[in-house]
Amino acid sequence: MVIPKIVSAAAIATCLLFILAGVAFAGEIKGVVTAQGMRSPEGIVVYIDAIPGKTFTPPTEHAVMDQKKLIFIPHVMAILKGTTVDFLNSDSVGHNVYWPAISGNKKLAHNLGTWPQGVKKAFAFEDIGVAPLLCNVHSEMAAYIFVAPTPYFAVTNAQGEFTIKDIPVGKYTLKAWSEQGKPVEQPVEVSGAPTTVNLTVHR
Ligand SMILES: [Cu+2]
Repeated sequence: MVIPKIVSAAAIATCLLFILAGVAFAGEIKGVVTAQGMRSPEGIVVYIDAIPGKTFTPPTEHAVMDQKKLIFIPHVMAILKGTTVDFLNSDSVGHNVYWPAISGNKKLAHNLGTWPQGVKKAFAFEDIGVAPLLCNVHSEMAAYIFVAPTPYFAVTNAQGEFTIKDIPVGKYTLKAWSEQGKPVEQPVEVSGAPTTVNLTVHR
């Protein structure tokens, strides 16, 4: 079949429009978090707060929290509300996982029990907030799961850097949570171009 030139030109123009629209309707926020009075700017969760009227489908893929050489890995994990976390035990000793509350709400405390090497336990986090993980076998073990209201979050690296990608264009509140520092927030506007936001967290 011969496609008239005018049709193919229109098709190309339509494709270009969709591509341009895609670029225009998603942006990214990147920046550096400075941690004042804290050991390190690593492991700080930077996230876009709840967007009124918007709900997000959690990923089918599970997040993984490991216990290895008596350490939770990673120390700070951020997930979207509803995400299932697989808790592993990579040590030859038994480990327990429990959290005494989520963001201070003791009704959301949960104990997954104690299990040996090679066994994993899964838990779906349906409540927004911070779950401080502990192991009742090893009192020095601690980690945090940050359950975010949107999929637009990142955890800072050792330099305090973060990038949040594929954010729809709009005006939001950008927040930061850290183990040691006070929470901070600031308004942010996401456009088609990358937005740079630098934050300072105080202990
Ligand atoms: Cu343990």
